[in-house]
Amino acid sequence: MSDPTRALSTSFLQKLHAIVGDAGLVQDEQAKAACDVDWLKKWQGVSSAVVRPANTAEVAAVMRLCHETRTPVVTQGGNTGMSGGATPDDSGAQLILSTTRLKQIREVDPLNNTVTVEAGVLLANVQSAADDVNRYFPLSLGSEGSCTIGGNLATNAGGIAVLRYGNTRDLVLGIEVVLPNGDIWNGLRALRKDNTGYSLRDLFIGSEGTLGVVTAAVLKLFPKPTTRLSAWLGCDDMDALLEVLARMRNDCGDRLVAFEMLTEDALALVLEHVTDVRRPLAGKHPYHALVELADTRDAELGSLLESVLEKAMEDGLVQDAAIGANLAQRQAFWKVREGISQAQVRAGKAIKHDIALPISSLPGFVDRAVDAVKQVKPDARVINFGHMGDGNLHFNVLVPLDTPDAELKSWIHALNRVVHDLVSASNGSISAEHGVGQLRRDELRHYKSETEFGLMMLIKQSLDPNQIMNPGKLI
Ligand code: FAD
Ligand code: 2HG
Ligand code: ZN
Repeated sequence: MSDPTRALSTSFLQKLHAIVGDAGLVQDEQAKAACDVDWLKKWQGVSSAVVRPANTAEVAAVMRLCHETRTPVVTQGGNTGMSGGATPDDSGAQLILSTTRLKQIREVDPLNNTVTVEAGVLLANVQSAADDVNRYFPLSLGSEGSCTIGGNLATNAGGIAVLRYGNTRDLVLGIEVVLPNGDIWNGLRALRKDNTGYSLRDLFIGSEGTLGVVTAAVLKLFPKPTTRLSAWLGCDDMDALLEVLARMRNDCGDRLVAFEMLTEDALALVLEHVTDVRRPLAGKHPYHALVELADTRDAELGSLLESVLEKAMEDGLVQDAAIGANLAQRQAFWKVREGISQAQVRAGKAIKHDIALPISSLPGFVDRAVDAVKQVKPDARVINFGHMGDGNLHFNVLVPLDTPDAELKSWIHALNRVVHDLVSASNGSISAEHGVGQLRRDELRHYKSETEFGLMMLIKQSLDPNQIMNPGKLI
């Protein structure tokens, strides 16, 4: 609970106020409440205050003050993270630094195919800014209307188009960061080639607010696809899906943008808990895939997709398929896919496993992992879905909402361990795209080698020797 002895002093608050003014300081309990809890309502913290600097210079001044006073800082963007990284602890001592007022689009350069944006710009607004100049920014997540580009960089977010365009890291050319002592590093280089030493940019991408505050970034833009097609496939098993994926990659090349998988259980959950969705195919299938093709020319995407699917059906790999040719049909498919997170929140308590494996290992892993989960919790409901095209599954386990926390505690550790041991045995990752935050902090230590973890500690200690950046997260 909040410890008043650790609350911010009046003089600190006065100094903070002098930097950011009335609009930049939130102390009112009600206004602060939304920032003290995460999107999943899984982590509840108590911050000392929320500070909302309006520009990089204000962020730097705030950080200088926090450095001098050793005040712990939790940077928060859209607060949509899934690992509790943006939620303060419950000491009442941590200051939330919200980036929501850093929302300038500083420059759009269509000839260099770049856009320079501040950290608090919503992902959807970056996409629109690109669209306005007939370009495309491909990062795409279910939370794109609420998450910020700073949060995307800090978590190295993945999403649905990684298969074609890569993770956030692959979409960033330069960044601007305020360091824990308040210094500003301006690394806003809009270059595709730059071999002038260590890639500091990459150190901050994925660092989840533990090394500094990202204040701006130069992002890559791409040619805008003019034609898009989606298809919903029903299959009997993961092996069949894997073969379809391999064929589509070969036959469609870079036109294959997304290959998302969901099980019948995941689909049923959405149909039960989300409004205005309907079953995309007439019948039930153990496995479903939502695939998307796109091209910058009005190429014959339709005939390409039809021929791949016809052959896959002839060969018994796909049992049924529907092509979403117009926008409404495509949106209906994606609404089902993007509804899974919300459906889980409504249906129960989800124990999430955001994992990555070599794509070829996925079917074997799923069989073993389902068995292992049932050994620990025979009545558990496995909600398995994810970005199969890049090897990232959300292998979640759902239990009823009224499951007491004490009961959960008695087996959750064993459950995570069996799943993550199997991931580790395939040389996989226990956090593919959501980051480590507070959710996976202990497990990170367990699964990283001493050498790798030691290197990470060295970096943390040299950049943040006073441990004020997001303490209790990641490392
Ligand atoms: P926050 O939640 O505010 O913060 C996340 C972390 O980044 C915290 O550790 C925070 O301290 C740090 N941080 C935030 N801003 C900065 C900054 N400027 N400088 C330094 N550190 C910072 N994620 C995926 O990868 N793929 C998905 O497909 C996906 N789908 C989602 C769907 C839904 C419905 C929801 C709710 C979430 C989804 N997410 C997904 C998770 C989430 O949206 C991403 O992790 C996103 O990148 C977080 O951005 P944010 O602005 O909300 O960050
Ligand atoms: C997605 O792919 C997100 O929809 C959220 O990464 C996953 O809810 C989840 O576990
Ligand atoms: Zn995901």
